[in-house]
Amino acid sequence: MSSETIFTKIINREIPADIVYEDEQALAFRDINPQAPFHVLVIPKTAIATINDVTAENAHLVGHLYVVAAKLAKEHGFAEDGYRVVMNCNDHGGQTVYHLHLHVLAGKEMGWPPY
Ligand code: DGP
Repeated sequence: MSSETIFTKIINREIPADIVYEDEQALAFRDINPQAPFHVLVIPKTAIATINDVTAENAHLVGHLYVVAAKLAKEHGFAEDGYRVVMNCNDHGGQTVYHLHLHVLAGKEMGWPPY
């Protein structure tokens, strides 16, 4: 299965996105359909389809996504009040784009459970 999605096009600047962070391994940009005042997606530049495809060899990328998520939350002033980091997987998890991504949501008090 090809792992190329719309997020690969964002990484390659083939389509526009409001990019808030970039380094060698990761990119973060604002979600096109925000569910909170601050809603960014943190993605690895390597295309991994779902968390089911995470292996010992690429697991460091997942850790890095969390480092970036926390850095962005801190920089935007949400560390103290709190925020939510979510990774959806496949249909029942609500995944629609099959390129691994963390949702970082902040700026409002969120409920639980998430449905
Ligand atoms: P998920 O449902 O967990 O796979 O989340 C995918 C998210 O990606 C969803 O919240 C909307 C966002 N999204 C989809 N296409 C685009 C796009 O072209 N640009 C941006 N910025 N976000 C997108």
